[in-house]
Amino acid sequence: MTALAIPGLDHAPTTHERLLSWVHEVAELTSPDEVVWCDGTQQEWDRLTGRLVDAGTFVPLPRRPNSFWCASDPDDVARVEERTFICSRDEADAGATNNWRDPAEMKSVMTDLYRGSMRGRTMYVIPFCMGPLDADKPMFGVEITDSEYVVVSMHIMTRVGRRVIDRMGSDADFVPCLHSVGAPLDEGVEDVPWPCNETKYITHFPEEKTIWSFGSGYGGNALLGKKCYSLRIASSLAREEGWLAEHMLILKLTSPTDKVHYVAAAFPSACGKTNLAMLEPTIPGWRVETLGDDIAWMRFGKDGRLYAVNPENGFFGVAPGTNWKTNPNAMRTLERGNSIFTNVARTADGDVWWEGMEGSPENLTSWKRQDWTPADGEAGEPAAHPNSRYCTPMNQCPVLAPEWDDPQGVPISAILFGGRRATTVPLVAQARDWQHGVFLGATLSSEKTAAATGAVGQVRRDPMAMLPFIGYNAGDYFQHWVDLGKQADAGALPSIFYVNWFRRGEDGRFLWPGFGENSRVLKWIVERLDGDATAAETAVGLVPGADALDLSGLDVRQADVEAALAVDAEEWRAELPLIEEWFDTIGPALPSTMRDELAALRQRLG
Ligand code: GTP
Ligand code: SPV
Ligand code: MN
Repeated sequence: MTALAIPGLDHAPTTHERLLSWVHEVAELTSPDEVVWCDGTQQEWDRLTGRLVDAGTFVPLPRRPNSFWCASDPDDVARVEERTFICSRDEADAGATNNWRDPAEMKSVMTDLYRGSMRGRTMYVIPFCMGPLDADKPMFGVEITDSEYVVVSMHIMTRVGRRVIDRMGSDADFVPCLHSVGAPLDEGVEDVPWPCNETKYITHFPEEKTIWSFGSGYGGNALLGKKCYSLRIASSLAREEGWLAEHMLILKLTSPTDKVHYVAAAFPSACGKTNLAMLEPTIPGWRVETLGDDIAWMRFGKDGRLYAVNPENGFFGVAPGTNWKTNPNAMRTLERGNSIFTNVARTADGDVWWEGMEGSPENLTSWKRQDWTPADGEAGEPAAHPNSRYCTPMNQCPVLAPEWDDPQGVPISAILFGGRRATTVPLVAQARDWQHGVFLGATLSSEKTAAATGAVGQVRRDPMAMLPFIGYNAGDYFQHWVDLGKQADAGALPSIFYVNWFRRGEDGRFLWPGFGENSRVLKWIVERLDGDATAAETAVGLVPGADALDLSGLDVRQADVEAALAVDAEEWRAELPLIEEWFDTIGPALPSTMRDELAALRQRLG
């Protein structure tokens, strides 16, 4: 190894050769002032949050213990899908739904960007583990970053530090994750609170299982254990090894007779996973406990059932709309402190506020760091960015299921797919069988949200809520889903359901009250599994009548529930050409079974 005179570089708490040589190589390329090997301790958290406060990036929140407010650059607020790349050797392996570049070309472009990109900054080396550290084969990663915000966020979102590097020993496999905000600090230049670069790249090399990210400090672009590793790289690994890496929450549902079912649900970004995962049921005697709110890794167990593990350690949740009525358990989790709030508004007395939260503070500092009054809100300027987020530890959640970090995972009884659709898609439908369920997932559609940059509201296909996260060809991904179902014992497979909390009446209001009331739909779902609930055959699946749902004590118009459940053949016929067009975009890798399912749907619609 070259003798580089960078302070801290040689203080490596490891003899792992591959790790050491990669860290040296990156230090040589990016030229930081100093290298810090992160140990994941409270002292490290205190030191770095202190540094972030001094830099003006963080503002402490006296009303919340050990919690901080943070505002990003206004142009760095969400995932950048058009700047996200899958650099497989063969373009066909990335498929039509991903941006592709030749890996060698991409490396050459990004190497030029990284050259000297950490000048004047500290380079942090963060050993982390996705999923329990006591797994048979822990899933290690190491993120190199020049952002203190990333380090402290990784403390919350993943298992980090000394215990990880010790467990890695001298030869464990790991995913190298390179991140730079791309804002070198030259002599005499003053830093900004949120350094970033106009040029952004979020890049994945699936064959090498490597991630390179440049230019952004935002969550999904910069906390590389999350979407980059646990979905894009992991989905590619899962295909090779016969498992699933999915954009799913995991919850535990207990009935009044203490019957337990675990449910996994895939909804696109900002479409209700965190809320469902922490749901407070409105029907007596039912209980929901949380195991995860964003990502599920699922493998078949010896008994043939599908077992889910949440690879994360924290919640990176959408703030707007979160309140004591919609998601009281998120509010309780945040009250315990130890949290980072990004792009929400700050009150004069040191608390946070966002649209949809209780109270109507008169004077706020908006996410744009400007004075804000309700008049600004009326003028269309929100106090919090629509994709503002809280970052908070899982173990503070009052309804966390005790088995949430069991390396064996939990056996899944039902998989839900759902999107945000104002029309057409009923409140709930059960798939006829696994392959039909895969078709429902593969054709899932949703209105775009603020979680990614671009136009909000436009309906797009978002297969299995994974459109931005499938690390390989989407057609091959559907085939992988179909194949797993074929290999498995049909009786042990989870049953698949399609839900839509977001259907609207002609006057534009939501037909279904949602949130805690979704427990009524969960109840019908598990009663279907146990053979205790009725459903009607429709063209799109098995749908309950309003009388099959438990609506006791619910103050809602019967006509609205019926409209929410309706399967309108006319509306669905209009969907057919859209599905056809979607399947055409996938290209030759689309499984023929998906065309068969489409033909069967067309026939049922007459
Ligand atoms: P990501 O973290 O981006 O993956 O999002 P998510 O799927 O976890 O979405 P989340 O639960 O944070 O919800 C996003 C938005 O949808 C919030 O503003 C919620 O208040 C709103 N929402 C969630 N569930 C419901 C529901 O049942 N009905 C309605 N109308 N809105 C909901
Ligand atoms: C999402 O966008 O689906 C999120 C937030 O969960 S991010 O970490 O930015 O991907
Ligand atoms: Mn998500």
